[in-house]
Amino acid sequence: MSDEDITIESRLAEQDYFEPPESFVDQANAADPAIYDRFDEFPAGFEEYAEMLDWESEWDTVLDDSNPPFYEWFVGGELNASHNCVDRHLAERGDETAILWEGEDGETRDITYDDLHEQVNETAAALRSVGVEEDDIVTIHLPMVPALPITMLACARIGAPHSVVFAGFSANALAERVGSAESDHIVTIDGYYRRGEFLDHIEKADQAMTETDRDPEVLAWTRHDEPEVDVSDDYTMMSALLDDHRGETVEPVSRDAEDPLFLMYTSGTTGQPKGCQHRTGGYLAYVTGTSKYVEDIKPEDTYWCPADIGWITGHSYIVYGPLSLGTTTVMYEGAPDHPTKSRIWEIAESYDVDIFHTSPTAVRQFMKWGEEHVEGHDFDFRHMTTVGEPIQPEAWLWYYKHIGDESAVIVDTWWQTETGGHLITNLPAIQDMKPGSAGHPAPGIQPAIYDDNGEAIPTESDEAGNLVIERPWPGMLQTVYGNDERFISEYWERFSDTDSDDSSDWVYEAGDGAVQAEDGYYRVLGRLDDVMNVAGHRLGTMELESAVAEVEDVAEAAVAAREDAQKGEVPDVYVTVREGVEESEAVRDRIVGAIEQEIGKFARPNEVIFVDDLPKTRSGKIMRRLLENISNGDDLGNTTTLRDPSVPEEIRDQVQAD
Ligand code: 6R9
Repeated sequence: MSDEDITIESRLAEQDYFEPPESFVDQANAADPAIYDRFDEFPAGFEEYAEMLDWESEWDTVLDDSNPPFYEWFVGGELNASHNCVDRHLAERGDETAILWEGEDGETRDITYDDLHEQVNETAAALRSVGVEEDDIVTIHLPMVPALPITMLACARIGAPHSVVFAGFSANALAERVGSAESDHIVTIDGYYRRGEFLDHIEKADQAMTETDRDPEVLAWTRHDEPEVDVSDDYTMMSALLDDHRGETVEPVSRDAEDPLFLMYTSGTTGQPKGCQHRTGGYLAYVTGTSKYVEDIKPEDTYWCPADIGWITGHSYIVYGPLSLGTTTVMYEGAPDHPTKSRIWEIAESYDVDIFHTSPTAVRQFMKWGEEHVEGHDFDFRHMTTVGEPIQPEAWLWYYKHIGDESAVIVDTWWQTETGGHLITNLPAIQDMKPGSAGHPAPGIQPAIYDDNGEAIPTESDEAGNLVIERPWPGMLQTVYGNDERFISEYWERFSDTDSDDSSDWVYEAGDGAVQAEDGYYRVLGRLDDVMNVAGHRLGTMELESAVAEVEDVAEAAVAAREDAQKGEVPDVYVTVREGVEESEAVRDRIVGAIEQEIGKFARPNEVIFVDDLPKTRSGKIMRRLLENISNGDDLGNTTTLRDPSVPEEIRDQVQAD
């Protein structure tokens, strides 16, 4: 270990803070703490975000809260999201790059704002020509190709809300969402590249068409000039449609601020997927403002979030936020390890990326592959983000050191599909970084932590409870599509006085556990079902996993609660080891020892189970609930949302055989 390592590691052990470099602070979009005072003028503070947009007519009321929880933002205002993400940049930045796309096969496209304008207009004309009208919901089932943001923006231009279904979702999931959204149009593509293979994607639409009782029109893009796989004669080829509309322009439709911009179905680990409905004005204002202040995006930056646009992160922080600010956003089609585990860093280097936005799962993956794949690549991030899960301090540190070269700031952003944009996150020039903690509420956001009886836990008490948001914000979902009752029952009922018309009696339940430390930093523990109670001690699976991750041999770990007659619950630890490490008693002892040392003997795992892989959703979240089912000998239940449904079965067989 070098001296340098010792310094950083010991700072981490003390839960130290990491200061943003002065060079970052000097250029940051938000460096003055007075921003928090401005946004504490509630709700007027949020006008600052709305003022970042072009409006056709100004709003007359910032917030109408007379019918909670059906809040209305920027009431009376009219705008168009495609105008804001494209047209308004043309005069100054028309020949600057909007989207830098790299295909997995090495093909690249540099799409300027002028190009984007042309393609969005032609696509909007094409959609109209097949009968898509304002307020029709268009279901988009596209992978990471330029056609995806282009179709989204074309929908926005004609006022047709889109419902993007992540390309990895099955035909079944697609059919279910088409039905739920009562969609008459599906936009898809013949196929795309993944790990060197051309995947037939249109077969999912084919199968979905046999599963839905609706009769939607299918519009098919092609990855190359000509289709690579069979495309049904019943489908409409986008290439032919676009040829009919070359050079056409479509006036952006004036949308009421409250008109829906899109639906995003959440991953649906239980029950029917929920169609989170997002409004045009409040959503676009919120993602534009947070892209500017949290992501620190400037028009001249090259910004890269290698998430998939099929998730909320991609909607808010690949497409709408970055393009609204007129920056360059990078898109990559394929797998991060194809053809080598250096692919991400090669792209970062070749496009000279300034801002990089990824997930803890990806960081752990990079860590597992080893820093040798990063070394020798000449990129220089000024700013990095994590989102989607709590990040263990060890992974944070690795990211900080090996990706950020100890000179980039990191923001750990807590938010959800439902919240539209970041709700708990530091503003990186204002607060110091604290590994493992999302940090402070975003400007204007009022979180709190409630006990199970709905009593507020004192602030800064280090006591875990239910994370709630006590005041509305512009990025929040409007409702669950077609199901206002479910909107209330899922998010509001538990902690609100639902008979009241007074907005202050309504509280949004996030479904996550959190603690606020004495220093005011929030640490989100994960979904509440991931928090266990071991012999009366509240234990975050994250705390255990973080302890296990300290063991050098460990690549990834997930903790599942096993029911225990004595202690209520005890943790089982599922572990994958790093490449080249033998699964052995010695490793097992180190894991148990680390937990005892980091947390205490009461947290001793019931079992340490070595596995080849952990069950993950397609967006990369570890499905602890499945491991809990395995630990408790229960049925696996629904595994259709998994990236690889065979993983939990293999683990179950292994556990049963042991
Ligand atoms: C944006 C996104 C939301 C759930 C959320 C929470 C977890 C997200 C987090 C985080 C700890 C963070 N989550 N960000 N947990 N720290 N910085 O991921 O949306 O897919 O809807 O997931 O993800 O559990 O409730 P979504």
